[in-house]
Amino acid sequence: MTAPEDRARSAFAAEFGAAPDTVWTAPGRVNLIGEHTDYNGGYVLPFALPQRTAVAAGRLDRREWTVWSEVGRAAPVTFAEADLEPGRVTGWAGYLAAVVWALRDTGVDVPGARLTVASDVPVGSGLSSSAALECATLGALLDLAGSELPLDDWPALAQRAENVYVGMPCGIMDQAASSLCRADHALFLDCRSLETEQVPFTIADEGLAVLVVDTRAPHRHTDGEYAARRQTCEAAAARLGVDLLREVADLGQALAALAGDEVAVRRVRHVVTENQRVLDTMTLLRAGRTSEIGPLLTASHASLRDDYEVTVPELDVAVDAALAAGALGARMTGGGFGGCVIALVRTESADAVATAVSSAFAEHGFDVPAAFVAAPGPGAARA
Ligand code: GAF
Repeated sequence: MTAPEDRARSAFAAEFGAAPDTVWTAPGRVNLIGEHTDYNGGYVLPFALPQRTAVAAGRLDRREWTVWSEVGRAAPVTFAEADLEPGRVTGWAGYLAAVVWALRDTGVDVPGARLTVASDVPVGSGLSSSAALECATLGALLDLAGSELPLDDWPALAQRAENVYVGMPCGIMDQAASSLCRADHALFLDCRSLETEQVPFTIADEGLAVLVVDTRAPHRHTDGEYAARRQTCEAAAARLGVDLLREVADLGQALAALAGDEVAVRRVRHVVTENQRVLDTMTLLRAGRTSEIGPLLTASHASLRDDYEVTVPELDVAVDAALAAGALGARMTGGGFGGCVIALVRTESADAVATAVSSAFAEHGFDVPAAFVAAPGPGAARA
């Protein structure tokens, strides 16, 4: 299959009879550890997938945007300035409208444009296809506007596009991963200060691999449940007298203060312990002890299953099967309620672990999962 940037270019020529002025690509991501911590001001540790989304763009001399995507191969969607009210454009085209809106809202004079989208990032699998689309669109539109926006400012702008225009109350992790990640590195991000550290993650050299298993479980109640988790955390933080759960200094004291509210107790316990697991993972990675992070990944999954309650049977079965087949650690990655699992495996056992998960899925009558080994790729870039 040709690269998404080539497909986006060809589609542009086919749809609009011209060559695009610019093409950008941006990756999907997996998160190694640090789940549901970003909107609590905590720590995350994602890396960019090799799979990318490409956006080819050409300037128009009127304030109108026509967008086409190979995903779904539907007819092009056109929106005008009047449609840049948050929520007006929905579906996949809404993510492009959201970025036009967010850029204009910060004072960037975005010209009218035609855009084509091609993507290798699986959609709806929790691998951040939305952030990849937002970041590739952002790069392309900045070029058309002749504007520069420091890369460090991309995550907040793309997150705002998604929060306000699309209406999804996500944190900043996915947009940060898609714009700031570097090849062969994981991105350690403090979601309160937005400070970053690029952590070398060349695990193939250590005989290790990250196996990504897409459970293909249909997403269940994703948006409502995600918003509910976020709300519970914010309410608990207010009761504990902190701005963000990240600031909880004494977990025992916090849980005592929330006694009687079992749900809040569980959610807070997950967030606080998960932040610590990210820090512990970083300590091991900085010391070159990657093969020892497995138990932290597995503990993260247990916490997401039991305390945060965002797993589904497919995710739990995939993790259990991967561990039984010799994975060093395994966990769901992303928002949950379906989506993907990652397993840290010895390179030579990647196939056996993938096969074990497939067999377990067959036994449970689940859909056939898809698996691939992911090496950390680069963030958003002009193609
Ligand atoms: C989704 C969100 F978009 C992220 O911001 C993050 O909260 C994640 O779920 C859970 O860690 O991917």
